[in-house]
Amino acid sequence: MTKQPDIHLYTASTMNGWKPVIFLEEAEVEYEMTYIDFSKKEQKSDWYMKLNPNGRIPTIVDQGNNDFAVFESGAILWYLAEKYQMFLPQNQKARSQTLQWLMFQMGGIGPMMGQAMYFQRIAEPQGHRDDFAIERYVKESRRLLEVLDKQLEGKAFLVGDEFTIADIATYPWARAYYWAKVSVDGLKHLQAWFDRIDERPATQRALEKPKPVPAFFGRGDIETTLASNADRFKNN
Ligand SMILES: N[C@@H](CCC(=O)N[C@@H](CS)C(=O)NCC(=O)O)C(=O)O
Repeated sequence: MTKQPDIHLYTASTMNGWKPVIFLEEAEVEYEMTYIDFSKKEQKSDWYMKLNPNGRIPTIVDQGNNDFAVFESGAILWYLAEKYQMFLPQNQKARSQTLQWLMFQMGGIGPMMGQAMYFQRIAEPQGHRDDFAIERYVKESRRLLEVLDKQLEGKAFLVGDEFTIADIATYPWARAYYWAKVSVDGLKHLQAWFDRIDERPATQRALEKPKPVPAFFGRGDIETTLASNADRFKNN
């Protein structure tokens, strides 16, 4: 009989939702996945909110550790890195640097680009255009991408030559600059890092799960994604 995989992941195809999928695909470990359907508000259901008090995705349950539940995508990556001893350097300084860039993503890139996306891709199509908010979030996102660009000068990845959970957390957000309408013009180190991760088969496989959303990356049927995305936020 095959052993039940340890990790059960609850997620959807979003920038935060992809982070643990990228980790698990890159680590080549077995896992189970449940798709959380926002259109049915599954993320707010009683059973799910027992696992994730914030009612958002992603969440993991470690079935190999008495069904221990972890929410917050940064904490999930950190937990998985410690469990599998992967993508988090052992060296104390490199480890701290990895966590610094992970926090930079969680506190900066994610929230700012998320708001840039919200105001342009969700609020505006519903008739709420707010130029002040758009300018603030697009400008701040660009500034943060410039910080990343500088950090990546002369390095393959955010913390040197090693691919870490900082790269895993940052890539789906920064790579979705098209959806946030933030320019990456002139950011050549950032663009080279995109190219490097675009070529990682495991990461690209992860972006197909639970389903691909090529529009976030400027490809495919943009209009359909716009409509379904806006629909999802209608009653929020
Ligand atoms: N800080 C949280 C943010 C999670 C989050 O915002 N998830 C979004 C998708 S990217 C979500 O579940 N949205 C559905 C909702 O707000 O109801 C994390 O990193 O895990």
